[in-house]
Amino acid sequence: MSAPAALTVRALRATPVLVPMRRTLGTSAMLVSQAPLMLLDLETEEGVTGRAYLFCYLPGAAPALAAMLREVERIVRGERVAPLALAARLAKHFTLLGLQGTARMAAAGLDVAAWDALSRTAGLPLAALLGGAPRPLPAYASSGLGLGLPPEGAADEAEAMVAENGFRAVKLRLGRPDAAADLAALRAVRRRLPEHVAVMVDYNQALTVREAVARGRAVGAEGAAWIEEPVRHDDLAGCARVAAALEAPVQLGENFSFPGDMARALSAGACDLVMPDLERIGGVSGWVQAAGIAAAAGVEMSSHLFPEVSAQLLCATPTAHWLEHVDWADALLAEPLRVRDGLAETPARPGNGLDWDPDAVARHRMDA
Ligand code: SMN
Ligand code: MG
Repeated sequence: MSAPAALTVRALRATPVLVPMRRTLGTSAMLVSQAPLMLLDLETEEGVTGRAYLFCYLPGAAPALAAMLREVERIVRGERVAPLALAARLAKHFTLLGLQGTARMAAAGLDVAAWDALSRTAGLPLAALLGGAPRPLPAYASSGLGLGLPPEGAADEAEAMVAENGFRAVKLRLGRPDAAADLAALRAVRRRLPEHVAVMVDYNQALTVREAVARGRAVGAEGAAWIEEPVRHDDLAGCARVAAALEAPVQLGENFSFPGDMARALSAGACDLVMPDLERIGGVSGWVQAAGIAAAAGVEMSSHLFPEVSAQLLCATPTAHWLEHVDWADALLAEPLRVRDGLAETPARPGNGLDWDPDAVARHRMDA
């Protein structure tokens, strides 16, 4: 049977799930021990289904996101699966409400699922549909290494992750009230890992500009490979002061809202590196535009969460840097993304890499 020339949206099904994490994630903002995910199935009249998932951050946010996804479904039902046209339709629909929060997440989820449906129809991996080729990507371990751990506990966890998958980089969460305790954790992890394994640090916006300069210099001297979100993400002038004062690169991106935010951060000199998040940058369509901005500026681009789809996208990103690897969706996937020798094995099968394991989904359903 030949592939259909066009696809039409029939339905957008949303399934909320709560997946226990193998390793809890203590950040300076909150402790995350279960991953609240929203699985999306975009059904088309032609029989092709596109898939995506969203990270809800809080289980309590899932019902609001599900309601927003029903609104998105109402608006796009019967429309052609053309991601840019769908994005324009939703941007108009949400103009007065504001394309933020759950509306922004829902629109991104639709976009990711739409691109998946197109990739499957074309018989290509998403990376190839975007002009790239699937390849093994350097990935860093980010599933744990939270604030709750004592220094040697963090070192144990880092060592175990490196031993399991050969990761050549890990990310440690920092931002304790006590700077010395942060430093002790970093030193313990650094001491335990071989020199070729990089250690990034992430403050999740915990510091003032003055603290960030002092603490950033100290962790830089201990070999931190990048310093992520040291201060409030929307204080671009403050971020720029921190970036100018530090030798180690400042990393921003998980809070960029659409590619425009990345462009503004780079113009302000707010960061040295970027790492957009699939559900905040505007899905695959937003990512591709952001990748163009990063390439034009000569800035290395990594990913935030969503390793399966992000791996496909980094394979089509001219300045691709690191894939953030978290294993939270593994339990739900028919074929989880594998990491061997520190490299994520971007699959070459058609689509974006997401196929559910129906029994596992049923077991983890939030409303079951
Ligand atoms: C993060 C991700 C997901 C939940 C909490 C914190 C973190 C990261 O900022 O960069 O991985
Ligand atoms: Mg972060």
